[in-house]
Amino acid sequence: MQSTEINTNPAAKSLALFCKVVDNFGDIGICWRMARQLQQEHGIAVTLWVDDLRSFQRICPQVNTDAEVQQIAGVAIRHWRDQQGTFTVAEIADIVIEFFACDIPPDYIQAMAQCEPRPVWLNLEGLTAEEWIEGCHTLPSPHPSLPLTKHFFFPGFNNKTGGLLREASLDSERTAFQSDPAAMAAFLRQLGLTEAEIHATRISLFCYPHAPVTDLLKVWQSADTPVICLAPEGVATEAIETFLGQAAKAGANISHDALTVRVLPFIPQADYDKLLWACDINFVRGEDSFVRAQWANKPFIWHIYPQDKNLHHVKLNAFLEIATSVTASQTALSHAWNGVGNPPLDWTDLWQAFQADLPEIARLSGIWQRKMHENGDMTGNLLKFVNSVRAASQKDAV
Ligand code: TRH
Repeated sequence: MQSTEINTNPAAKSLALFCKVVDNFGDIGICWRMARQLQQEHGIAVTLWVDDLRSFQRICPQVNTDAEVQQIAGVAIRHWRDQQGTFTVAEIADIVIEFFACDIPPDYIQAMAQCEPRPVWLNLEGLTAEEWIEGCHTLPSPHPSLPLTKHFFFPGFNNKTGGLLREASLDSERTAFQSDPAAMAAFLRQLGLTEAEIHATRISLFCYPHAPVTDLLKVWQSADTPVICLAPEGVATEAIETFLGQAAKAGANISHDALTVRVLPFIPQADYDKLLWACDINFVRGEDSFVRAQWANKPFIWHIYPQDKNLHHVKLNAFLEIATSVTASQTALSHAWNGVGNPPLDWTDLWQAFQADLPEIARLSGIWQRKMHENGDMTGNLLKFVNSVRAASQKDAV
């Protein structure tokens, strides 16, 4: 029997995501990941507006930095360069997301106000484990003069927040990769690792330039067993070059005692997960690699993005306190790595205590991951919220 009911509230079909690259790769890294997931898993027609195609190209080599419009992995990519007076109602997406409160073009907002129904407008905020975000997640913010409401959307670590970005197939892909030593070795070989390096303790290094890298390199140098430190090109360049005694170009490597440092080519984002999955310990930073390290199921140390007045220390501690996967030794090393407090530091002791806890940290990581899965994934949560806003606004209109 055919239903006579008319679907007056069809799900949103198109989405515009506006990304201003403030610095580094996290802004575009998060937006690109989310754009692909929205398209591939939810069939949404996504337009990703990005102002810096060069940074985008570093994580996605297919990007043509001269193209105004291009299509990659099913996502329409538009070079955002303050286009004025060009937006018509027909071009406005069902969902409009501004990433990190970037100001979307005024003309676009004007056109949004003329749409019927109005698009759902979200400001996607940065990730923090601080409790205050629970009170702000999904809060509405009416436009001062136009009939539009923007809502805040916060990623986070519990079900009072939007959850974390995670693709549906990620867990099965990771498990398949990690249980296939031949695939893992082939991947590492492709990055230039020798057989000896593949069998050493593998540590990936991604941090900001101020990290005390030299202190840890010294500790690894006097390890009892071989250690390989893998640093993508452009990461901790000064410390890496001092150790290498040469330019930190992809392929450069040198061994001193137990430690080999190898510079990797900067890896396309789609493969960066594999590096995290293939290493025994990962040093990550910012937001996106920090989340990916949690999905890798491997012990990690987070270098948090620095903020004025050491605000980032508050954020770091908020995470270390809620993350049930974190041991005391991991907290101590994280504090030292991020310059929290000013105690005299014995890096050998810090590292050895962390190393002794690695099996326990790996066990706890699995539990933490399952706990995070219970919150759903951020993209799915965001679409559920969007549809609830659409349903509510339709009810108001009746
Ligand atoms: O690059 P990040 O430091 O980015 C950010 C920005 O600084 C941003 O302004 C700030 O708001 C945020 O941190 C907190 O670190 P992040 O977030 O880990 O992003 C790095 C991206 O680069 C991530 O998507 C993984 C990707 N990547 C690769 O694709 N290949 C690589 O070889 C490496 C090392 C990273």
